[in-house]
Amino acid sequence: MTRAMMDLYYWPSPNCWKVSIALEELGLAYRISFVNIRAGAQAEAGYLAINPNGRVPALIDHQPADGGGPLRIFESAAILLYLAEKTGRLLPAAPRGRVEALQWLMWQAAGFGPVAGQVRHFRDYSKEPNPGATARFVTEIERLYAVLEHRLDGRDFVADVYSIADISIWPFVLPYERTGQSLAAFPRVARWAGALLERPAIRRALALGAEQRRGGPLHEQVERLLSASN
Ligand SMILES: N[C@@H](CCC(=O)N[C@@H](CS)C(=O)NCC(=O)O)C(=O)O
Repeated sequence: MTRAMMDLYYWPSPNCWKVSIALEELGLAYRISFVNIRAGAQAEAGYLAINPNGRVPALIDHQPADGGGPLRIFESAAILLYLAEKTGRLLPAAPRGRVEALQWLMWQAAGFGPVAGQVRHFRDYSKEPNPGATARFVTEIERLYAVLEHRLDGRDFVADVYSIADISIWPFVLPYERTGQSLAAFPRVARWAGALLERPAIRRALALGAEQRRGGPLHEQVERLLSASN
């Protein structure tokens, strides 16, 4: 049996979808190891040796370009960048196009993703109501949606071409209902998100691990999206 080129440490969730979408788009051979974050597997010593940050995703490349031993990568944006550089795809090579994509990749990693996480924490998970924190993060996610809406005026992709910037942002628009947005207020974001959902690689990535997804917060929404389109 030939060994998969990559091991993806995964649980069906937005940060992991970034990487599974990229792997599917790039047609790279990978094998999934499920890290059950509902059971705390992300904090176990064996996994921390792969991702010292104790979160999913992580990736091991068994065939790195330097010909050395297996290469471990954590942080989803770093993984996206690594895959784009390894393959020469999903990231423009010319400096201007590359900057366009990289700045939006960082915008997601430093702003849109973490703020969406805080909104969900204070709206859905926090045991103590904290209206001040909730209001702050809800205001900020609304602002970030408006920034994305403005950016998508007259363009099909966040950067000049489909890139790891779209791939990093899209899975964080998917749970818009859970962060309290109505996409009716952001029609360009809705159009862009709907168009990307037609990509076979995105559909394949979302379908992975449906059994593990069941019972989780995004299961029904993902199933609805997959059955509504096509
Ligand atoms: N900045 C990290 C964030 C990773 C992250 O928060 N992943 C979530 C799943 S989407 C997770 O591992 N949650 C488990 C936990 O919070 O313990 C990345 O982009 O890889």
